[in-house]
Amino acid sequence: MQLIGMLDSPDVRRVAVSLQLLEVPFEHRAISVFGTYKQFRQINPVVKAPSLICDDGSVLMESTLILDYTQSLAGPGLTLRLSTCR
Ligand SMILES: N[C@@H](CCC(=O)N[C@@H](CS)C(=O)NCC(=O)O)C(=O)O
Repeated sequence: MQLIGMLDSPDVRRVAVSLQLLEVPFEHRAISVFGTYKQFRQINPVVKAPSLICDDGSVLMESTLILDYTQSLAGPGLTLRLSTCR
């Protein structure tokens, strides 16, 4: 899996940190929606960061959607959800 986007974006950071917490392996590619627009457009014509290239080649965008998807890939016991206190 590849995470596309610059880490100065809070949405890209949110996904990068969450993938690490979920222990989902990924490669980060620092491609900018501004500085490397043409390169980004070849990956995702909508040019939205973060974009996630899945192992099957499909491309996801919107950080909340990406996190829902990666949560489904995480191993047992690994979750982004906070446990509630009683
Ligand atoms: N709601 C989106 C926001 C993503 C977003 O606005 N990304 C900015 C970079 S921080 C972007 O791609 N801007 C270029 C554009 O919208 O054309 C998410 O959570 O992923």
